[in-house]
Amino acid sequence: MPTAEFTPLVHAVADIETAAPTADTAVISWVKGIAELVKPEKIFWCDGSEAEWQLLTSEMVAAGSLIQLNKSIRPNSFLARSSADDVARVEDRTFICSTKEEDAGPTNNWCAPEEMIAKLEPLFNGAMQGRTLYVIPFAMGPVGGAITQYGLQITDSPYAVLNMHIMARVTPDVLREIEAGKQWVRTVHSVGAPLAPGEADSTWPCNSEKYICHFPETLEVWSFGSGYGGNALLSKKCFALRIASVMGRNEGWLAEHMLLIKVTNTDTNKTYNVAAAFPSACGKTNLAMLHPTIPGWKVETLGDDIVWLRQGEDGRVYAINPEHGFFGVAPGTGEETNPTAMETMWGNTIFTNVALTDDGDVWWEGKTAETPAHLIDWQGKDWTPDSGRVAAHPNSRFTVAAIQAPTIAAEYTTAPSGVPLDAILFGGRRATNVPLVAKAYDWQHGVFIGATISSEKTAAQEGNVGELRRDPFAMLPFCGYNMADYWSHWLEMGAKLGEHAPQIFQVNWFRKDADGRFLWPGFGENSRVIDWILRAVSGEVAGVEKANGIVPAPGELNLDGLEISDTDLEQLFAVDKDSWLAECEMTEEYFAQFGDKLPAQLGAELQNLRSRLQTA
Ligand code: GTP
Ligand code: SPV
Ligand code: MN
Repeated sequence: MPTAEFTPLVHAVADIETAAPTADTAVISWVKGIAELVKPEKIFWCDGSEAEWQLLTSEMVAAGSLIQLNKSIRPNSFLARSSADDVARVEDRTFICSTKEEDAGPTNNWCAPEEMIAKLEPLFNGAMQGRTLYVIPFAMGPVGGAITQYGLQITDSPYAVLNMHIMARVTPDVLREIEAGKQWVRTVHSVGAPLAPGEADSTWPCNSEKYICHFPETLEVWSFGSGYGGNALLSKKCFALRIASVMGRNEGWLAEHMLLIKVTNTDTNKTYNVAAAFPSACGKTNLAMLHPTIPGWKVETLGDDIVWLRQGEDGRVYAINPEHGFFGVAPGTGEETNPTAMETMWGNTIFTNVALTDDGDVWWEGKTAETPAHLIDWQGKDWTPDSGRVAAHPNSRFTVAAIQAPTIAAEYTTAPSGVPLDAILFGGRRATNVPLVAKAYDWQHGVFIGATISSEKTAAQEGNVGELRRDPFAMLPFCGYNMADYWSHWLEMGAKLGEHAPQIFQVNWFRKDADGRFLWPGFGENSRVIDWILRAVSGEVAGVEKANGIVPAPGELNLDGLEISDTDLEQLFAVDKDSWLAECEMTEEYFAQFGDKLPAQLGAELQNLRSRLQTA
């Protein structure tokens, strides 16, 4: 490997004016100011190159903070093990620091900017002592694209740098865009673990005190104490959702927690683009890589987590995936459930908190039908099937470039300004009540469906798994402003789009019977639902009107070759009047917290639902 010839751009803090790879005074004074505060040993300007990857991975392997996997099984791939108290996003430590509290709204933790700055200053003061300060220039979307945005991340975590290489477009071209006057987002990250001279580093430095702070008015993110996922890869949830949602409100577009697929009817060659919002760990990556089990459809991947939407000149909505890679949930991902993901991570992949096999590969629950007899678990301990604990952490993840997906759509690279959107799906993890699929009566009803999503909590956030919570638009932890204002923004978008507005559907793959068994086989079989949705979009099927929306009429859902009993099918679509009315009651209470900000249209939709239930 040509590591030896690569000389990274590294310099002392004092040399920034002469050594920085840009003359942009805003960039230089920003990096300089932060360096003076955090006091690193040196500054390292990242360029996203292969050589930089080689250098940082070999340094981390030498330091014991990455394990190189067996090169003949999984080339250029690595395993990282986090600290046991740093395994997921920390929602109770995540803050929106808008000047006015009402701009953050009741669903966010709010803190006044000056108050938060006063808390952060002492924490960041000297936070990078003994460490390298990396500056990562990154683009969200293809450089030059109509929907693309730019950012810089400062971090003291080489693990974050390597993940950013995969998750965002890291390139010095971003500095050229900034020099040319493009808007950019300033993000700062520290694991919060300064090193005294001669002090040995831990393999996963972090701090028990954590702060993930967003300043939407100045387009800044400050993250302290965690090295994991959305807490540390600031391009992702912090920028592309929390900050971008505010940019979108101000500039008339949308930043959403959605996957994006291109679906082709192989009989007619007609293509459709579909976006879907599901809460964390509720099936976005899986649907993004769907393998249809029924003939007539081809599904290609455009994105698995974040979508930015903008109205195009022709009046339609155009969508891009601003990211460059997937940070996917490992457990449950296997040849049976998601062969595409398995193929995607053939190499060049970072795994975090999965188990290590005796031959130097990775394993997690659900990867193979057979469980290995011996593993090293995610915490580095010996593990056997009778250990009585999981081998991989439930929120263990793989980080891999999107272009490695065999299903990646050509438009991922050929359509830098997005694809026109035909349908939007809202879903969640609901054991009861919510049917397999329903079409919204119209945009306003669709916004009501999105606003009232509830879902059982998963391992993607700290807290109690399984607890039911409201997660409007799957954006509860990611909306950077008042949720009610966000709903108004969606309603305004609908009014602007008029007849061009995509149709909205609700889906639920997770309904269970009384014994806790999934009623629907899910995964590839979800193609049957996509088939009905797209035939509804093209007007081939009409469905039947139910209280909750328009559901497939008998015979419309393609069940060829599927073994499903009539009772299961009936239960999948059952709308129990009493439990729905009880749910309306809870929705009313939920809406009440937004006071005057709640758009009147959503109150009206709640009344419409109640009267449809009463007359059903
Ligand atoms: P984030 O990356 O956290 O935003 O998650 P995600 O929405 O991309 O979820 P992902 O596709 O990774 O799925 C999370 C879990 O749900 C995995 O364990 C999957 O195996 C499981 N899952 C996904 N689709 C289905 C489905 O159709 N049915 C069932 N029963 N489980 C599913
Ligand atoms: C999610 O929790 O929705 C994720 C993982 O996609 S993280 O990047 O940690 O937010
Ligand atoms: Mn996500």
